[in-house]
Amino acid sequence: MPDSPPPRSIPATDRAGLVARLAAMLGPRGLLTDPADMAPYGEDWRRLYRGRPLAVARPADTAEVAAVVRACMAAGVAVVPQGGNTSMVGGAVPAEDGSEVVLSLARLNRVLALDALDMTLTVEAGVTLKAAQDAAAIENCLLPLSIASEGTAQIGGILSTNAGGNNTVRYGNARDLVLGLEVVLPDGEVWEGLRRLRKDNTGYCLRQLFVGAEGTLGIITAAVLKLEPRPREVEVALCALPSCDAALDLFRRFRSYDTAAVQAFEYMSGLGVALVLRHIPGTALPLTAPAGHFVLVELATPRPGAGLRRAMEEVLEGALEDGVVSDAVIAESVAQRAALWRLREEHAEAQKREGANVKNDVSVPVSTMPELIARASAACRALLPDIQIAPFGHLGDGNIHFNLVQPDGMDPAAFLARDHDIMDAVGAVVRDLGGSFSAEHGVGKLKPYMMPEWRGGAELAAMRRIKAAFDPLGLMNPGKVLP
Ligand code: 2HG
Ligand code: ZN
Repeated sequence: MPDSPPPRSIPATDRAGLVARLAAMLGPRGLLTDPADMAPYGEDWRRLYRGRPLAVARPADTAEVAAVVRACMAAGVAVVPQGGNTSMVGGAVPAEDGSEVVLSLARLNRVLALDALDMTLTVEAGVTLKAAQDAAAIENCLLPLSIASEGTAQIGGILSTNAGGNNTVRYGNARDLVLGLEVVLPDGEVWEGLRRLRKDNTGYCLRQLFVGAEGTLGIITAAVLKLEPRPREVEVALCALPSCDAALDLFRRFRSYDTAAVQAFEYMSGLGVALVLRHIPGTALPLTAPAGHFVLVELATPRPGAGLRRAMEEVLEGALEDGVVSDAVIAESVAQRAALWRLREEHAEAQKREGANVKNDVSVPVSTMPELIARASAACRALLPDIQIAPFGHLGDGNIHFNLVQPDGMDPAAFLARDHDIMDAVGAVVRDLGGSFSAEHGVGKLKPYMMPEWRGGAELAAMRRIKAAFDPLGLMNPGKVLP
C-alpha cells in the first residue's frame, strides 16, 4: 500500500483539456473559470489560506458530480469538495498553484423528503443547515443541530466535518444524526445509501466513514437525517459566575434537576463577552455588572406542561443563594432569547474584528475544564504576557474554543507567526488532561501536522490504509486530514 500519494503534477495542456471538457459537460452556470468569479472559492472564512482553483465546478445533481469526479480522475487532477466554505481549519480551500478543481455542492439544494412518523429528513448536500431546520419545523419537527454559521454552512460540509455546535450536549454531533448517505466515490461510482433505517446491522458502517472524513474519501451528495420532536417549552438564561469551577457546579445542578431538559450549556469568558459588546452593534449585557465568567443555559422539552420556567428559577435561586451564580437573567420573550444567544453566537466574529486570532478547538473530560483553562492561560501568558485570552464554547461537552487574540497594538503578522508555539503550548496541557486537539472543527489543512504526534502508530496507519483503499490516486481533497 503506498504511504504517500503519487506526484500530481500533469502538463498544462491536460489541465486546459479538462477545463474544456468540464465546460462542455456543465454549461456556463456549472463552471466558473474567471479569476474574479472564482476568488471567493479560493479563500477560507478565517483568511488563513488563499488558494487558486483551476476551475470551480458547480454541478446541478449527483450524476453531474460523478461525471466531474470521473473527468478529474482521468486527467489526474485533484478535486476539492466545498459546501458553505465556513471551515475553521481550511478544510475546503484548494492549493495555491492552480492545480485543483473546486467542486461546489451549492446547486444540490433540494429538500427531498420529510417523514414525520419516521422522523427523518432527506436533503441534498448543498441545502444550508438553516433551510434544513426550517423544513423540519414546517412538520413540527426539530433538526437538532445548531451552529453559528448555520445560514451558510451546508449539510454536506456539516456531515463531512462532523460538526458539533450548541446542542451536542443533548443530541450528539452530526455523526449521531445521520441514518443514510449518498456518496460519489473517487472512481465516480455512486454509493446509494440513503436508507431511513433506525437499525441496520449489515457489516462495516460505511456512512460513518464519510462523516468526518472532510471529503478525502468521497463526496457526500445527499443525506437522511434524524429528527426530534419540536420543543413545546424553551427557557434561556444568562448567568454571571465568579469562576470556571462555579460554571461546572452549575452544570451539575441543572443536570441533576432534569438532565433530559439541558439543551445547551455554553461558557463565555468575561473578555469574550466584552469583545462582543465592543464590536457587534446592537448587543447589550442585560446584567447589572460585568463578570469574569458567563454561562448561557438553554432548557427545552417537547413534554406538555413540563414547567421548565419553574425548573430554571429553582436551580438559579439555589445557585444564587450558594454564591455559585452572582447574577442571572431569564429571557421573557423569543426576542430576548435571541438577544442572549447573540452574545454567544457572535464570539467568533467579534474576535475576528478585534484582530488576529489563534484558535484551539480542544476537548477534555468535562470535569477537567477549569484546570485546562487555568493551565493553558498561564502557558499562553508565559509566551506573550499581553495576549488576550478569550475561551468560550460548549462546556457541557468538554469542548472549549481556547481562542487567543493578538495583544493590543501588536503587528497581526507577528502574532500569527507565533501560532504554532501557542497551539503547542495549549496542546501540551490538553494532552496531559487526556484531551483532543480538534473537538469539532476537524483537521483540514491547518492541523494535519499534528496527526503523527496525537494519532500516530496503529491509528494513523489504519487511516492511511482506508485512504489508499478508497482514493488510491490521492486526488480527493489532498493535503487535508492526513499529513
Ligand atoms: C462556535 O462554537 C464555533 O461558535 C466557532 O465553533 C468557534 O471561533 C471559534 O473558534
Ligand atoms: Zn463551536
